[in-house]
Amino acid sequence: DDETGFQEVLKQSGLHPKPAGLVLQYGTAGFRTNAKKLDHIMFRMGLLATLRSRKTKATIGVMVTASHNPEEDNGVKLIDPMGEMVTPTWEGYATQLANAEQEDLLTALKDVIEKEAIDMSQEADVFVGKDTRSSSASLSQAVMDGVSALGGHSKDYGLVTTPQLHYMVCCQNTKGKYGDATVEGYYSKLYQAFIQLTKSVLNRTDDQKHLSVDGANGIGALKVREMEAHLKKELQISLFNDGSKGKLNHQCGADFVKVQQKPPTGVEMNPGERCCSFDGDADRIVYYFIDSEGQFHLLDGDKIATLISTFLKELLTQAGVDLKMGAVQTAYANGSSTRYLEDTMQVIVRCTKTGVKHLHHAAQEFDIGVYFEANGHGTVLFSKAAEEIIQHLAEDANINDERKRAARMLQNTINVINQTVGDAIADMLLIEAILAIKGMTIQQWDSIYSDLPNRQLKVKVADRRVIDTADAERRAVSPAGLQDAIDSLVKKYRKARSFVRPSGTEDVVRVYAEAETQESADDLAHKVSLAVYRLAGGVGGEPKQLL
Ligand code: NG1
Ligand code: ZN
Repeated sequence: DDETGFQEVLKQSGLHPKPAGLVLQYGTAGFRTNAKKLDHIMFRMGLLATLRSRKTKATIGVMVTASHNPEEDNGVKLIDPMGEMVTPTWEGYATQLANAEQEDLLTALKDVIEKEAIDMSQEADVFVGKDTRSSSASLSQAVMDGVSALGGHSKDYGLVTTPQLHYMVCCQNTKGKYGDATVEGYYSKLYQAFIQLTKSVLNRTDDQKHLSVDGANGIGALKVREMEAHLKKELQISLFNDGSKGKLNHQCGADFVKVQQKPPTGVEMNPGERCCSFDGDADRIVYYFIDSEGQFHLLDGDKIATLISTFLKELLTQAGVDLKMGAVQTAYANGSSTRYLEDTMQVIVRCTKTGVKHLHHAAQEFDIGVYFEANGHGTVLFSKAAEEIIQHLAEDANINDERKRAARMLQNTINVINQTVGDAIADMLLIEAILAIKGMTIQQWDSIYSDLPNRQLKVKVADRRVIDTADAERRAVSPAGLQDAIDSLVKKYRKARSFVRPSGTEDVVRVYAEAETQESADDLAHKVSLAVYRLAGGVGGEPKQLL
């Protein structure tokens, strides 16, 4: 009965004790901190996932990863039945459970059971996955201990990318409609769609089929290797930072390349060659190349969103279907990309708070919603109705060849993309297919619009929660005087924009600035950092001028 069950929880939780006084929040992407502080969190997330499974009568996912953070960190995110991020109320429960002192754990657990009226006799199923961090093995075991302590069943997928686990959860809960809930099923769905998309492109040279991939020394590298065999030379990958020697995310990976605006170490780059970087759990991707003068060019999430939106819009026109397409960005989107999407492409653009769940939610408002964070996390969502219209058209015997070809391409786009979450591997295949179909080089893609020079900085403060924001994080409403200070600084530069927000994954305040020149963007970012430091309780030395 229930009480015996709870005795087991009590006993097991003693093996995963919480350090007294430690307080952690379920942030932008779950819990994330130094791996040494996470054992009790993992056990408790196993408990919570089991309750969530009973509540939804569906399989829930738990992914052990700290994405782009350093190797020493780890983290955990919960995945809801359709493969989406867990709902906000349950994020709250996660925080409550995580922070209950050892002796209060049962009370906190029973509180959730009561509030959600959970039937404890219901079956519970939890899928567990992990990244390549050295701490991930024991931490994912702690998750499974939590699941079994509450009488749930766990299935261990072992080493998988974050998007692969999202895919598994969705496949399982749709009874195979989304695909087979196996790694093999994932590869076969994606590569078949990719081969279908590219098969009509004639005379692709080996140069055009070649792509250099920076695996960030993480799970993405392992999975690209596994996938490669399926691609039948239609995509020829040179894999760098495959984890055989380098350290995870160290001087490499999508976050490094995006924030530092420079190439990763360990990748051989020749002028004009396409390169891309994954992050530590392969849910982000950015592209880049060096030109003949040795200049580095970054094609980030905004450029990816533009490329995909252009492609889809053309296909919709060719197929002769009227579906409402929109793009979703955050405040970090480069101003040039927003202008291009709205003014030139006539696409509706929405801006949400940082964090995939916000973008995902906003994208669901459209028939076709393209969402990308500037850092390269993103995907495309198709409404059920849109999918049906497209499928119907692709099978319609009475339409001309041009319309049919476009409808089939839309169908294969639906199959290649991972609609559950941003997915570096799926996004890479779609981008490669689009470039092949359009016969476009990376330079041509890059020249669709020019990014405004920009700079991202971090400021350490005593308590980053003193900063409150509004208007999709574009304005700071507290502390008093900060927004006024930012406004008067921004006025001094041409085409300038700047905002600040507390990070949800690191103990810092993030500062973003863009302006007409790199000097101005750097200068503005520095001055805004000083304002944050002075008005929001900066700690350590004053932010220094960038060199
Ligand atoms: P925070 O630390 O809240 O800025 C970062 C990214 C998010 C998101 C999460 C999860 C930036 C500026 N922020 O969040 O976009 O990807 O990590 O990985 O890139
Ligand atoms: Zn990630």
